[in-house]
Amino acid sequence: MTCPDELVEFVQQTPRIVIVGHEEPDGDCIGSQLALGSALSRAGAAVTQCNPGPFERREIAPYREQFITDYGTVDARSFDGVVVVDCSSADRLGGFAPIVEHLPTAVIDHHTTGVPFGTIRCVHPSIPATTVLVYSLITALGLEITPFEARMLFFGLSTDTGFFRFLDATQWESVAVAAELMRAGASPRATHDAMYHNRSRQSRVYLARALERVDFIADGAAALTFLTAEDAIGLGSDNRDSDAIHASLLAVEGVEVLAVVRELDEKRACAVSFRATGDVDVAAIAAKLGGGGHQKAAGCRIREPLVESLRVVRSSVLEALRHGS
Ligand SMILES: [Mn+2]
Repeated sequence: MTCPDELVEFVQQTPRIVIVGHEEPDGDCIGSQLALGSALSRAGAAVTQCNPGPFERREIAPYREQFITDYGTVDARSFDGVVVVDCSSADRLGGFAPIVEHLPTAVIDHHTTGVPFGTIRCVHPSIPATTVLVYSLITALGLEITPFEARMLFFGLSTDTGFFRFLDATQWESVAVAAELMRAGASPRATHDAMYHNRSRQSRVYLARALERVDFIADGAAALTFLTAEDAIGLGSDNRDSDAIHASLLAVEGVEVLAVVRELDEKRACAVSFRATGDVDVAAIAAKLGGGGHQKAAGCRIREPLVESLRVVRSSVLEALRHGS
């Protein structure tokens, strides 16, 4: 995969660069930001890292201190340009959304949904992780990948591919990139353990609750479960292990679609994550509900209490299965 020349020229000709990622960042977002920031600094740019957070996911918490999270503390005039990574719509930049209105903006992303923005766009929905695109940019700049950058890029690739489980044979190029990252110092074992091990005991209670509440609908083609605000208060939201919940329920025979509805603290809204194993496009389901994502992994927010949110999600999933998308 090649990196567009205009993107290479943009980062080379922008002395003061601010890198911004999406709200509620994941490993792909954080890995992309930190690897790109490291490389651009080595290339001579002054780099500022911004992300609105929150840094809830356990595996990204160690990187929290490396980001400015409050837009009120930055002045767009102190930058010459912005690079937005892993973000398909400016509104997913949270408080940093206005920054792209004030500065020349390059977007590096791989989402299938969203509202296009930015002056230079390197957006490839067929590429499984934004870090693969960042890798191609760093190499296009003529730089060797450092061990830190390799670890960050491998972290992002592992995150968005479910540690390569979501890839099909056509996506072999991303595994070739993984091999190059290992050559540069990334360890699959260390990455895996940092992402999936050392889970708290409470995280297994969370998992148990999600499993015991599951409802199989559409003759077992879909699984629907939920977590309450009390779960988060009693067990600690940082103990939620969404990957384990997704993996456990997608493993059930016949299940093609999974929806996990999570009641938010104020009890007037819910966050929904969708996953798919087959051909159902959960990004389309999420987009109809105001969210977005990828064909096999997507999410949205519903501004309704838990019971009503569950009803909305149930009917959306049933409709998608009826219509084959
Ligand atoms: Mn991503």
